[in-house]
Amino acid sequence: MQNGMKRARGFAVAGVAVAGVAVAMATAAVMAREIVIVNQTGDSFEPADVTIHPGDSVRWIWSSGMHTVTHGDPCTRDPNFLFDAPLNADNPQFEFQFLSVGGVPYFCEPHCFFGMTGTVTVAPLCDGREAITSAKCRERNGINKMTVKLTGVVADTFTVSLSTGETKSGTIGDRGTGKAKFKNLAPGPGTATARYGCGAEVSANYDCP
Ligand SMILES: [Cu+2]
Repeated sequence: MQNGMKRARGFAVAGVAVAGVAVAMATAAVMAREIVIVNQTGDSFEPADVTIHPGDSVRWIWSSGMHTVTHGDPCTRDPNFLFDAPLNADNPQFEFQFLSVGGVPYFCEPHCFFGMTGTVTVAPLCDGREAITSAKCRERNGINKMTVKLTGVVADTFTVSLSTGETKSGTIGDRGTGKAKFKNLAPGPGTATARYGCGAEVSANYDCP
């Protein structure tokens, strides 16, 4: 749970849409069902950026004025928009359930050019298979190279950081694996740390010749 974000646990309601997620996210152990609140405060969304998991919903709550919650970026409705709803005295709440992993930018039609925008990031749920399976540093033709191999939930993102400060980012593929390649590493020991979009963090030590 992040920076004062309000969440309410919902009931796990079986339905066509939810069943669709269960198929797409076959590797996810737990189905998320949380509702994250985003408040309209003046000409802004608070918090503007939220991170949720597939199956979670965002509920926008109106306080004053005439606004919309419109999928698109920047200030143009997405041609395949997921939602475009009024947020005003007649429609003081709008709720949308996010099923797919990814980033969904949105804005308010009347106030987008004044910066009334936001982003919903839908990250996979960690399922316990987040791990570094290999971090072997080898010398080839006088250059130290290392491939960090990892496992995780399909479509999750990751960033691998070395104790030297170098970082590489990637995405877990269909087989539940990913890799980050480094070269020109200095001789000696170090630590590789992988941070996943789902929130997991794992480390492994390596030693370069
Ligand atoms: Cu607005």
